[in-house]
Amino acid sequence: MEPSVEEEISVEDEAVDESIFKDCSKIAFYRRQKQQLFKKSTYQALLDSVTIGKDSTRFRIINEATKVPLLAEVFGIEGNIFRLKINEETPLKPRYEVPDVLTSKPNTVRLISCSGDAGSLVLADGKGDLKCHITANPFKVDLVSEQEVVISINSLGQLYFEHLQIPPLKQRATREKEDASVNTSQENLGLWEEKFRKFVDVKVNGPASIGLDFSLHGFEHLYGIPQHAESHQLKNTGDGDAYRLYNLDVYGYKIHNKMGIYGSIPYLLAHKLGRTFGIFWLNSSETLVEINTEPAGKDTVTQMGPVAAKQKDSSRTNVRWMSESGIIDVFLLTGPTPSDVFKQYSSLTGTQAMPPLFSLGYHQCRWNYEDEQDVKAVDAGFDKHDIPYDVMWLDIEHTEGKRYFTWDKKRFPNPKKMQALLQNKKRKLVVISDPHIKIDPDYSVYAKAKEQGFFVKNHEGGDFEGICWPGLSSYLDFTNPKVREWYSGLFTFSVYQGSTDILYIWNDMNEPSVFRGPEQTMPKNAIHHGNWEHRELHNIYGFYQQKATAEGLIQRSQGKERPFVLTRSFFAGSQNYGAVWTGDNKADWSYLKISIPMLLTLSITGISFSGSDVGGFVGNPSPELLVRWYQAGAYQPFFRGHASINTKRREPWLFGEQHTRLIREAIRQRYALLPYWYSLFYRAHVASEPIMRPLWVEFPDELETFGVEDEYMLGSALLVHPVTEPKVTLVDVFLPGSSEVWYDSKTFAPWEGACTVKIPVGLDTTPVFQRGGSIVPVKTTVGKSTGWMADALYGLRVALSTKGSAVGELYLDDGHSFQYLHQKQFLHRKFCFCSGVLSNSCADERGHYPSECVVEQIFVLGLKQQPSSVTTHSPDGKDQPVAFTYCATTATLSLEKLSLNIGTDWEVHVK
Ligand code: NBV
Repeated sequence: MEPSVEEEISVEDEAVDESIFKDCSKIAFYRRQKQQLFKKSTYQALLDSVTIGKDSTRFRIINEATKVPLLAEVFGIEGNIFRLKINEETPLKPRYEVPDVLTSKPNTVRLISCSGDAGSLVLADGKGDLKCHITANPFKVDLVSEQEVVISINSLGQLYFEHLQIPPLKQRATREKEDASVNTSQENLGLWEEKFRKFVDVKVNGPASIGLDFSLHGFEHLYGIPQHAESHQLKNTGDGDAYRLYNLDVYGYKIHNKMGIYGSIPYLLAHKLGRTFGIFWLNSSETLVEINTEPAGKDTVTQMGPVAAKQKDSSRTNVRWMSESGIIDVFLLTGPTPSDVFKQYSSLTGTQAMPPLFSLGYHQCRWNYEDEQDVKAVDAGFDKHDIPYDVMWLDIEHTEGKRYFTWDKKRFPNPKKMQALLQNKKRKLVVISDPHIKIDPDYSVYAKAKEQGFFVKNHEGGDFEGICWPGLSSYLDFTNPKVREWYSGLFTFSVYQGSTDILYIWNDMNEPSVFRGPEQTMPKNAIHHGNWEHRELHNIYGFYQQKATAEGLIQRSQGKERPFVLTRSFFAGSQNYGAVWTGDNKADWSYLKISIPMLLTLSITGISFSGSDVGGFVGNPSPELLVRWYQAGAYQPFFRGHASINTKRREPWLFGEQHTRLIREAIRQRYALLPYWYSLFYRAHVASEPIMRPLWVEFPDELETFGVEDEYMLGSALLVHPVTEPKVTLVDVFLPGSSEVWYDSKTFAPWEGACTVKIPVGLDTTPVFQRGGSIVPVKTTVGKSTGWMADALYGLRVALSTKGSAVGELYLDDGHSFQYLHQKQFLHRKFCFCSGVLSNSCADERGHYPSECVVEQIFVLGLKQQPSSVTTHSPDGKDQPVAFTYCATTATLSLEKLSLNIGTDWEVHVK
């Protein structure tokens, strides 16, 4: 008997059944590329075929043995980006090129062929110092900056391109007669067919994989290519090992593992002293990445045509990308600084969407809140225990038999009333909407999608059917723009019965997860819009669902309101559509610890709005672990408590008064910092600055920071070192920067930079340090939710640098609409402390927003001497003395009961 859907994933079971998933040895295109099966010989660029066009320079590459011509195209793109595309010159049929990820057609710059002998071609963009040297035989590309090779492409000769072929019908027929259990060498290569467990992947297009190597000269530190439950710094991959990018639903995934989990961003960053570099491999099929650092050897001089370039730093890291299909389309982001690389990447794929303010508050989730009474009681619990929270979440059980867009009539008979209750408390609701649609002709979503042919098809042409929560289901083909448009329309209030404007959306299971499917996902030969096989676009399926959902939420408000959509699966560019979380983690200290590198990796690859389930999804956290997780989560961008269906209830007040107090305090710290968070999101949105930053990003010239992943910067002002181990009383905190001073945000005690300090921690302490030279805006009182805090008073934490100065900023707007964009309804203020004067001035003259809010409290940390007077100065010339207190032991000046409007210019003079 087949197991029931509920039994399908045993939620009791904490261990991953690894045998469901492939390791590299089970991936045929990996085996073929490792054997260089189709390689036969080297590739040669035919430089007499070069054509230099307005947008790109093209030339032919030929495999000496097969003589199949490839077409290479080199583009210079504005902002110091190079793009290299390699495709078959005349493929049997078009190969898949990933659409919809680049936010617009990149602006090209004309490349000039500056020199080169018969065996080489040198292209320069005319402006920068970067040159692209193409060597003909064997084919190789070097990017050179100031006579130094930064990166070489195909210098290891791993360019690999399986050209499309006519199926060898005869051979196949013979092969099919053979005993299926015999593992012939043909089967082993998985050319036209690939077996895994009981699954057979029949490949109508045959082998189509591609690969290429990149050598990063002088680089030993690489980061990126999420999503893996791994360290922030990428590790060398050994034999038979690679980072896998293949979106999979891995319940309770193993940590320190390179297997693919829910999302994929085929983009990595390399960093060394003096340069950061990015490689963005735009391909949505299954992808493997090998990393191999070769230690320093001798300096070598490379002769490239007329130019001799030195590979000065002689250590290097080789990166080999391999994808199952598609074309080679790679962007080289040449930096040179980390922030240049962030800007270059977002100029291609977009920046983090500006979130509604409520979504930066605390989210309360559980699989499941049982019914309306349960929701009401939990909501009241927060008020009773004086804990702020913004959003209540409903998981799959809120629906009628897992039919999304419906409500279980028994449990949720009056969803609008329930939402009105939350709305009265200035709170929101998030409900789940998965991509699988129950096969039920009486379910209108199913019936309409069926009628219009909106489901993914199986390879025989019928609708693909797979098992998921609702039982037998079909899967919406979100790659089809018409399907997305229709799906977006389902969020209209009149269509989505029982929904109101406080309801937002959570997309889960969108890898897509298919129970009993190969590796618990969709067979690769399922067919999508445009007749593309699922294998071509597997990694981008979830991206499209979130896109359609976000657009639906915008549309239902006639374009007025910002959406909030959380997605489990993602791809490059998902930052445009909302937030991401790290899926089904476990209530275990090791998962709390790894949440930091996992989020840092997402953050530097464009996804700033991310978080991990607080408490751990699988299993029951001890009260101590739960408290520590709340403390860590309060300093991570997406802050949601969540728990699986079979876990014990864990609302913050269920663990005794002491733990309730500690959790309350952690959440309140989050709310106090909201002005800073919101300003950071604005910077991420407009200036591509990641919110959670690995230390190397803020201190790119300090080697000691390159491998740090147990602490990070929040913006440029706060260093956070969450406690991730049990029973800890002392924590070693590394404070970078030899000329820096850091202030303990709790005691205000100053610490010198460039040393590791031992910080005593009680269960009530989260080590957070403010960097000297920064000003952090805070709220001095915390309300029931962000909505209650719009008018709450501000405070400024001014932390003086060793030179006695500091700067900071504040962004504010209505927190929910697009008026900041269309009507410039916002305030962007700049704070500066210099020579004893703290000033508040306008940072962006374009913005206007009426705000009655005032700064009532200012702390100046690191003020060496007690002032004799403090006065405020406003533009209308009114000067007023201010009462102050000064603490000599901590060198802190405190100004209280001020009333300085946040949106007007003023100064505070400290003499
Ligand atoms: O919808 C139920 C869960 C959800 O709570 C969780 O957050 C997701 O990651 N969902 C997975 C499906 C079931 C997992 C066993």
